[in-house]
Amino acid sequence: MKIDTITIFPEYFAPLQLSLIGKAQERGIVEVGIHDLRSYTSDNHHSVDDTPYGGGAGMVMKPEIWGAALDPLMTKESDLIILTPAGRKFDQPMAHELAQATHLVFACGRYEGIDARVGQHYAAKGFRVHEVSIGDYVLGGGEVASLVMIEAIARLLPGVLGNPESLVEESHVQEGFLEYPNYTKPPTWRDIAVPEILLSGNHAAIAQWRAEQARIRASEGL
Ligand code: JET
Repeated sequence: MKIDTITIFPEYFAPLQLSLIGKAQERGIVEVGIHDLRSYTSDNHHSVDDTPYGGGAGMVMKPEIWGAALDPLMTKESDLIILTPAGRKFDQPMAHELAQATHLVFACGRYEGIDARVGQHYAAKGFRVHEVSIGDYVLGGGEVASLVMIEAIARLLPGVLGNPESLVEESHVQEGFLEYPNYTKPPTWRDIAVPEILLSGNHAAIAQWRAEQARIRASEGL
């Protein structure tokens, strides 16, 4: 999978060289390209924003700059993802859908957002455009939201996780389950004992207990 991000703060994406995604890049499973939006400006001040039509507070990101950055990246294989609090909520099923893609392009807006014609234009040209929110709160820009999505998607790609069994068990998440509580040694820590059933060696009983714990967590919304 190829992943491109467009941002005025390329340094935000330094964590992609670490851990899971860093390894996946070394293994050639994902290739990440970080593009500085400001390098597509042609004026002396390298302006990426301007005042909003209709008035109001803040600044809006200029469509020509976004066009210049996106045109050379977008192909028939590309899915354009625009991070916005107004988008469709990102969840595990969407992560699985996007993990099937060949090329993801993340547009990271700042200020009051990107001129609305940018998404409209690429959708009208027949590109797959997704306006996506990672949750109901407002961030300073789309960079951190992109990192969240990239991490959730990349770990689903074949060969990224060392142990694919943890993905098989986790598929329950898509059926609306949340995980059961996990324990490791020591058997008692600060007067809290590990539930005895987990030390019993009774695998059927353990599976049943875990399913019940997961149900309780889901119903409590924990
Ligand atoms: C966000 C994503 O805050 C979030 O996204 C970043 C952001 C911040 C400010 C403006 C902006 O513009 C979006 C845009 O859409 C066309 O231009 C995006 C919160 N939850 N998920």
